[in-house]
Amino acid sequence: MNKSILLLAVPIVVVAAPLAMSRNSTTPMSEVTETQAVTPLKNAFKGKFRIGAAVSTAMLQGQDDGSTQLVKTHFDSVTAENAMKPAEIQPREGEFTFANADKLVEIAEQSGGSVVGHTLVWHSQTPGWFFQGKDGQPVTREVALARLQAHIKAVVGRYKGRIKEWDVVNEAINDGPGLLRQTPWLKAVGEDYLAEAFRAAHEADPDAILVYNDYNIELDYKRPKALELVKKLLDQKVPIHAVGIQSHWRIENPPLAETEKAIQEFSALGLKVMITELDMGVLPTRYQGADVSRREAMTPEQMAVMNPYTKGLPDEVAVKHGEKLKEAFDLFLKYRKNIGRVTLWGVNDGHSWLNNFPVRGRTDYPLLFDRALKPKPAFFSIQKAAEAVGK
Ligand code: 9MR
Repeated sequence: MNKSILLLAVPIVVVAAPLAMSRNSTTPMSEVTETQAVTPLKNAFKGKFRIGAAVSTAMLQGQDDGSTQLVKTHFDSVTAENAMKPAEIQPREGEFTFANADKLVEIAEQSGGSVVGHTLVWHSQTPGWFFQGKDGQPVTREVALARLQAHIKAVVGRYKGRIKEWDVVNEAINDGPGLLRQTPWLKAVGEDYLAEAFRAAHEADPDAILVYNDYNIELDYKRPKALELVKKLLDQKVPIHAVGIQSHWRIENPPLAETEKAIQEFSALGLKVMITELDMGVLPTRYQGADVSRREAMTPEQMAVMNPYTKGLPDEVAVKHGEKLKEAFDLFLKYRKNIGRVTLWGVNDGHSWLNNFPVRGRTDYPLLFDRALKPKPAFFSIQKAAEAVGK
């Protein structure tokens, strides 16, 4: 086992802050020489909101025990990064593969945390069998709806009472004109597929918190659509309890003013707000969003500009990353009564999806732990932000 992991497994260990090592840091000496305690992050957030992390399939299969240990120590909410998506959990009709999800529940229960089920209905990572008959032709609305309901009943039903929160529908809002994204579900079932999904989840576990989850819905271009959608659902008495703002952000422009408006406006509808997939990429990007179909090819010359930190993150960028995340958490803490949880989309930088999005093969640094599983300046800055706030 890596030495740093052993250190982190001990409840209170005082280590030199990572910056103490640096020679060219722009940080004031007072901070450079400071030592900070690597106490469990979740303690600092207790009574404010749950603090969570996405757990990779590799972790669930015992291939990254260092990161798993960090999760158990620091987070009290876990989300499967991929293991519970429809393609993973029901790859063929009636064939359920629950082993990885069971493991996630076990990890949470061992460490006193809770699980978020992610995700029941999405346009991506959903097998074609949901929408096609044996003849390869599109199925009728009735058949597609029955398959959607059966999937939700089986998955939510299996974890009834143990998984208390579900991302029911993911990314249904269109980025371009019109309210809804053109998805296989919209085509197969029609606009009410969202309402039906929430109803099915509620029927399978009436006590579960049901979330609508999407990216960029804090932004001015998409927030009005998100409000329109959830208002429609509420008007129809659909059991929806929270809105998930994914928050895949970059240090250059975390959209905090728009996020504040979003928190206020969703809360005014009586909904909880969840920050569901937070990360703060440090690499240049031409695209801001999380549309998984988006890919950008680069020439080697472009790559040199767009992938500047292959040999490590300069201290001043690590510090800025920590400051930007602190600003974000200051906002979340201000609205702690409205926010149920904040989940980071991964544990250590090496495994972040942003290393391959929207450009493949880059070296990004969006999370709280570095590739050697050491806490970064951002870890300490958000811990401090939480400790500075009363319950
Ligand atoms: O982080 C996930 C990555 O490992 C997968 O390859 C990708 C596939 O679609 O999904 C990523 O997670 C997404 C999440 O489930 C929904 N919102 C956007 C996330 C980043 O793409």
